[in-house]
Amino acid sequence: MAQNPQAKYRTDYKEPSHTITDIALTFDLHDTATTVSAVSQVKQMGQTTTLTLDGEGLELKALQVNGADWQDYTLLEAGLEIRSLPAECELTIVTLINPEANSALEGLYKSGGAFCTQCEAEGFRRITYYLDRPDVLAKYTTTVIADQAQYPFLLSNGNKIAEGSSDNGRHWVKWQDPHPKPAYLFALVAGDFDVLRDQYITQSGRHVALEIFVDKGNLDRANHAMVSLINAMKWDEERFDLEYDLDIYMVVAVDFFNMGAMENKGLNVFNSKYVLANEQTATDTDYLGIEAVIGHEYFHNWTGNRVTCRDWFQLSLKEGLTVFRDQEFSSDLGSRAVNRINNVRIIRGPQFAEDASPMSHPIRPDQVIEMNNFYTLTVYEKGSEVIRMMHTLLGEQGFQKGMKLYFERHDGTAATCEDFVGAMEDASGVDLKQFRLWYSQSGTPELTVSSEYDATAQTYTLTVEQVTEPTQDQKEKQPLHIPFDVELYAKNGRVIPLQCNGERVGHVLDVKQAKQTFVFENVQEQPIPSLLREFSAPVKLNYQYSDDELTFLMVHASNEFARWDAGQMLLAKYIRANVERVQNGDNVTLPESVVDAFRGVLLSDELEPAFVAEMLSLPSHNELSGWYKRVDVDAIANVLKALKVILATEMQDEFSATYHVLKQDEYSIEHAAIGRRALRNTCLAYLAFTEQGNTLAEAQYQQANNMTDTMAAMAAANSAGLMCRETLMADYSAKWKHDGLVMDKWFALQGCNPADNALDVIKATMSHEAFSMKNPNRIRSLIGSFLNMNPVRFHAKSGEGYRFAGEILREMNSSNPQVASRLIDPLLKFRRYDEERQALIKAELEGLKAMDNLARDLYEKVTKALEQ
Ligand code: B3K
Ligand code: ZN
Repeated sequence: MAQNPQAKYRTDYKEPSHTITDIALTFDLHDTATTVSAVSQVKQMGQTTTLTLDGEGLELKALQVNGADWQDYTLLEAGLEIRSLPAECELTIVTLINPEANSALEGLYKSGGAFCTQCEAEGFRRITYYLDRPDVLAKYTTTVIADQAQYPFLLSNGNKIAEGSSDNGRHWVKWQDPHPKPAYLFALVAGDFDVLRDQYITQSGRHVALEIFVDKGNLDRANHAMVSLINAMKWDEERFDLEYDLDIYMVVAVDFFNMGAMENKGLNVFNSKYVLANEQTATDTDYLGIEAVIGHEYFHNWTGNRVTCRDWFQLSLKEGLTVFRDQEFSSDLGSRAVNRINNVRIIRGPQFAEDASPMSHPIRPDQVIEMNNFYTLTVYEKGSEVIRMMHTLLGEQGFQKGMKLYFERHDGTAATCEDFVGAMEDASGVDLKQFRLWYSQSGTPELTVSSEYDATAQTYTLTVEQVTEPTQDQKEKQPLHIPFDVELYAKNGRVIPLQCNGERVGHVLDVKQAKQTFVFENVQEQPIPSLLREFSAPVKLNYQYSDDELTFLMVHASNEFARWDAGQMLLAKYIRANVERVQNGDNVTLPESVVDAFRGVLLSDELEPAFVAEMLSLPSHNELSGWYKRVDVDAIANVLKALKVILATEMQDEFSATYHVLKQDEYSIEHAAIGRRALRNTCLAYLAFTEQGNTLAEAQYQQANNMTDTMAAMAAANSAGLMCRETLMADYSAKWKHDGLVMDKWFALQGCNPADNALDVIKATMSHEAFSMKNPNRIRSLIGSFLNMNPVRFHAKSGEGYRFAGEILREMNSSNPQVASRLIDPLLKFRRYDEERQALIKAELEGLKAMDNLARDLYEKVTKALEQ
């Protein structure tokens, strides 16, 4: 590498020297040699007459200013410097690119037979030389020219304004987007598709054409995406009073895509995983994922596109807010409790792990080498929690007033996180001064709470201490403003009203100091506290609950989330204790009273099945690992498995009865039906560890009339290592080997196969006809699940898992660094394992570091991990 990649700093932001008001693009599409002509209207903003454009991997064919060739320029390593420009001019740039050779899937590339683009964050510079930064907003006119037979559909942003054909078999379409936008929202697609069409009439009566483009033959898998889109458009009008602003909304599903989907103005490009579903090919989780991602990209039209980010450090401005919006959408349409539980699992598991890793960063990062590395759980999921805390502090009405003011002030511009908080504050009058620290401080705050009841004074005192441990990026931490939602219960289950200083107070306490005391008056008996209700802040909570208090809360807490959380805390106590027992060579045990508490949940006829399924799910290995400074992979895995066996054995009759009662003959994707399947399949997952397991799994696989049940049977067989596993896997592969997307579920099971020979099988699977190292979905399914979801085999003492990861990463460093950089995450946490494992992982990281063509994506992570 010529020079080590350099970091950019948030505080170095400078306004652009020039802006581009309009751009006319013409793409002459050919697989290996596409000509892009870009005619931009350039306006000088600052003092300099030199314009420096970004560009990567481009061949410059022509450069003109106001129609005449221009010589006063220099090609840079990653750009083009043009000097002595007039204050206003028309700049014409012609570049040549090779979409077929683009395996990084950024810029213009081929996915199967189609051309498509991905420009966020900095992919547009792989198409033409440009001011590739989000605060330069231009109006786009795009002409796409291609072979008519091969590419009958030519799409770009905005509205179609003209089309035609020439006699050499090529045709063209011209698109115009009336909304000025940054380059990262540009999109182009050319291909042959089946199209699902519908329309939406907005609340003000405008007609919007809706079009979903899928590969030929997949039309029967597009319906759920369309229903989700219509639901999203309606929900955004009802809950946020936001209406769509173009005449057409297009979604294109492609098979080769680095992430989930992309919100390009009027032309979303989607990973086919988040579009295609029917009951034979997709699980309930896939259906819910489609609803969430379709919603997410649609909601970006306002939070992201109409108001975009001033610079990439502000990414959470659009992502945190849009995740919050998609979570609310899913919660309003489905079960709020189940959605909250799943979101909290992500924060407590992988997001807390990210905070504790060498990649720790605040939701608004301060320094970045490769922007693609910052599309993280911290920016997205913790970012959404930060928005949610503001929602908690302001209430729905205050929050909506804030949103309104935010759009009044910033519509059509590129804004900052500070602009958002400012609007929330000004609209509501709530002081968010200290709250702003959530944007700049990284790490996970830890709340330690103690309580004291004074029977004579009838007071109950909660003392709350907050500490945020130093993180790799930031040593000094300050106390945060933490909305701390609490409720107190009397023994009979009654909620005790909260009263401080003679006045009724709300249940959300403002924790602002390092140590703070809250005295509640008029408390007539020793209460049971429900703390951090709804997970009102993304923090760790320590409170010495007794088993009795937790089992009480599991039944009596007034909200479902708090009941689930009490169950998780009860499990946590016994998991911790058992990990110690296993480390001391003792057996795993679980008191009868704890088993009974969960039996009570299973037998309850008041609780929704979907919620019961969540109550009965143990925390993941990843979440448990986060509890320890030094992770004992095998002890944790042993305890989790033993607890499953104990619960399965002790509750076998109840699991079995519930399993049979919940059988549904007809398939439906109604939420209630999804919930019943979820609980039934949770029962199966436990029963797999009993002597009925093999028979049940095999029978369910044979009888299943939908993919959820098929996969549940296979997953149960896989995780319990049942005899039928091989037969089921072989049958599935024979049936679906022609369909990569459906095979991904099978690849993922191979990836997290707990059997001793899992890695050999995975290596052999890489030659499966449906597998390809070029397709990110395949890589994530097989290899990603091995690295992330198969702790025991991946962390095998022999080091074979690490060596395998190293090989894959070295290969992908050149082909697709962005996907490689996602895969490497588990290796970055090497210091949490024992010395032998540390040395083995470190050797792989050192090997990567020594590569002379190490991509900046991996460079950033590897150097951070090694420098700790
Ligand atoms: N905004 C895109 C993510 C782009 C990722 C670039 N590496 C999808 C989304 O968050 O909606
Ligand atoms: Zn997003």
